[in-house]
Amino acid sequence: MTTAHVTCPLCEATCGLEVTLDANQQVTRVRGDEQDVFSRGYICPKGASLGALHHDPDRLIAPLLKRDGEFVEVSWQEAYDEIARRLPPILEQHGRDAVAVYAGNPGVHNIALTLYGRVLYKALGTKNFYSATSVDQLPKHFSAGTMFGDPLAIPVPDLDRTRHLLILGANPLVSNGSLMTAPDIRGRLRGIRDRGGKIVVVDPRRTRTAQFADEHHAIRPGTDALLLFALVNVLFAEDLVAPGRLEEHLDGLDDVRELARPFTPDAVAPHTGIGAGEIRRMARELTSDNAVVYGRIGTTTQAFGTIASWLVDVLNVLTGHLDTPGGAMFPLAACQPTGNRRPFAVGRWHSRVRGLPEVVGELPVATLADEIETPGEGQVRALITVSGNPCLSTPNAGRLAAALDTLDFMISVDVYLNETSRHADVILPGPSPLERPHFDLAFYQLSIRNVANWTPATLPSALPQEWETMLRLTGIVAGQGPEADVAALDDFVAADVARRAGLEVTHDRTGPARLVDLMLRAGPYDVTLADLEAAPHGVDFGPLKPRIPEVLCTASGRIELAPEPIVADVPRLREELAKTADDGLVLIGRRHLSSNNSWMHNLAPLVRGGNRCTVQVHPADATRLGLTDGGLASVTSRAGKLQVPVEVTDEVRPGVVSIPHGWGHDADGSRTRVARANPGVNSNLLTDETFLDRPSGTSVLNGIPVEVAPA
Ligand SMILES: Nc1nc2c(c(=O)[nH]1)N[C@H]1C(S)=C(S)[C@@H](COP(=O)(O)OP(=O)(O)OC[C@H]3O[C@@H](n4cnc5c(=O)[nH]c(N)nc54)[C@H](O)[C@@H]3O)O[C@H]1N2
Ligand SMILES: Nc1nc2c(c(=O)[nH]1)N[C@H]1C(S)=C(S)[C@@H](COP(=O)(O)OP(=O)(O)OC[C@H]3O[C@@H](n4cnc5c(=O)[nH]c(N)nc54)[C@H](O)[C@@H]3O)O[C@H]1N2
Ligand code: SF4
Ligand SMILES: [Mo]
Repeated sequence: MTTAHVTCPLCEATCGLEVTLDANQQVTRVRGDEQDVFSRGYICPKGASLGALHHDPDRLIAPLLKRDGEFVEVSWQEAYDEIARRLPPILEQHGRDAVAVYAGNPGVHNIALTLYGRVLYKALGTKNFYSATSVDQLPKHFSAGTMFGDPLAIPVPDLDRTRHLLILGANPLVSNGSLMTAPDIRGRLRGIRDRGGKIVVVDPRRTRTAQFADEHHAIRPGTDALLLFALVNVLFAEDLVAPGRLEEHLDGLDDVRELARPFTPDAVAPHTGIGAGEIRRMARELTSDNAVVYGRIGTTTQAFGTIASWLVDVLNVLTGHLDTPGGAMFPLAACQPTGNRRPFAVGRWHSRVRGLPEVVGELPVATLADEIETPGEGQVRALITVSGNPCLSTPNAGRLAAALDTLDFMISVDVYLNETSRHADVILPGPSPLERPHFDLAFYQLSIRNVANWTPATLPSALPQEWETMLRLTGIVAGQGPEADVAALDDFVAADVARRAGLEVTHDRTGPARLVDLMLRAGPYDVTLADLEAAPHGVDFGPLKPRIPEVLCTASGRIELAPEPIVADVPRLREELAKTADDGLVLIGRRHLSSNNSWMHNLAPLVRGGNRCTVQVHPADATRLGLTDGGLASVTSRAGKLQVPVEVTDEVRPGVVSIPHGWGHDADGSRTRVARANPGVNSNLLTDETFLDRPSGTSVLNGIPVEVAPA
């Protein structure tokens, strides 16, 4: 028996786990690490399934090559020879933009893909870079970039010290928190209550978090920006604006006052479904000590995602709760991005077909199908997916899936043969989470305490590490062929990181370990990787500290409270106010504790308990529409149509139906046998690729007009 202490790489909570293995290297137990400095023994069902993931017989253990429509296992040499034969001619004949990339969510939980993926994408030099960000948090990068000058400067709720938490569009008791790294959310929310504080949830569904909260407002989907503006309006109208210490760092306060003027509680109430009196009270309560507003995916993947993301931080500023303990604070991670920080810019290029602006170096994935289907110079002819499953996770997935079959060439770097990788010509798998080192480079930037924890690989891997895979692909797109010297490329990458950090490059390590070591040495704490290696339960650098003005990177050096690119979208919101409140049926999503977007449904422990992929319908709507609990409904939107079992429940508000995303595992040719037994339906057949948050191009995944009828 051996015991290893690892940080769970499956979600943003970064829990410390204790993994026990027997003499045959079989995982016999996974439990929470009581000594972890941050998670203190917390674990969820996904973390407990790390062994099941590691031992999943469907997980790929060799590259797959499509020959005559069938996948066959091949050697790495054969896989790279095929790529070297087919990819460079496309680049030569059609240019760099002819090859697109889609980078999915697990890549952000994987240091090899985070640090070396960017090397590949840079070498590729394509404007057609897409990622899960544009079906997720991109509006928050947009608001942080325009307000604070740095799209990564996202303030997080200081959960352990706050006394009043207003949550919009998040269900952290199920998701375990997002843009808020905080293991054991339930314990921390209980802490708010124990301090005599209060939790208020705004969500069209009575989620677990809403049930736990002191107050729940079942808002009409897509109307958060109206509600938030009304809260701002009340603060000004009742003379409650008090930014305190921040006052001297602010630009645009008067503009915000003017912008908020039409959005009175009475004007927004019919749209949001929340009474004007309630809105006034909610606003007043935000002025109490240690109050904070937090918005998540329900506020970003909607028609006014950027405005809503902006107003969340505006409210924290107006109430004096930005950058103060118990409010919304900026973490200071041990590894900081190296190099000169430049003020944020958007629209440096535009998508070819729909003219959508680039934001943080990417284009909206909602337009990837357009770029593949539309002939002309710059047409996408090849695609590399890296840890992404866009055929289940992006809007109008049916159209995208069909478009993928028209590509000249496709590579998937993925651990499964699934709904997306089945379209590829070559699939390159990577090691399991236990076979690679782990460090939460991204999520420590969003952590409610400043912590760091390095996890060495628990087991040796029979597969190449994914940083080597990224460098091999880099070699091919850089014209060095399949035999490029990976070690030399790695030295080159490390030298670049060292140079930007103002350090001498080191030679005692390779791969991500060396880069993390360099970034730690350049970071704000006096630590090296060796120090973290000596602390298997993590190192705690303490609670968050105020960072304004040092964190600001705007051209003015101040907080831009009314940034022009966001203000420009406010007239679109005013038009909503002028319309009569809409009461048609709309679709929202939902997450379950035992899921992880689309890719963990192949693990038996996580799919026990039957089909969770139902359409939830309020009893009043069910009666009106003739739907019965357990019956089958047909759900239709502009983009598509599907049939799904009905669950009648007053968890959802009237006028709203909910289907979870990430299901629909019955595609021909995928190899996920457990998932196939309980496939569910793909809710992104219904979401609409033409329906976007305008400034950021983020897909609207909540608030999709649908018709529902008995099937
Ligand atoms: N309707 C609707 N759609 C949504 C959402 C929603 O709320 N509603 N949520 C959106 C959000 S927030 C996100 S982040 C996206 C997620 O969208 P994606 O990132 O596209 O999808 P995932 O389901 O995370 O798929 C991850 C893929 O990575 C593979 N993978 C897992 N681990 C590894 C690894 O270590 N290495 C490699 N190479 N591959 C690996 C899996 O097999 C899978 O194919 O979905 C979005 N889609
Ligand atoms: N168990 C589990 N955990 C996960 C994931 C998973 O798939 N399963 N995915 C991970 C990923 S990639 C992410 S990004 C995070 C997401 O983390 P969260 O944002 O906490 O995730 P959700 O549970 O989707 O919560 C969004 C909530 O918004 C609500 N909502 C929908 N439309 C609206 C609206 O218009 N207004 C308001 N106010 N609310 C609305 C939904 O009902 C839902 O309860 O979760 C991560 N953690
Ligand atoms: S909450 Fe997230 S990090 Fe913690 S065990 Fe579960 S999946 Fe892993
Ligand atoms: Mo996400």
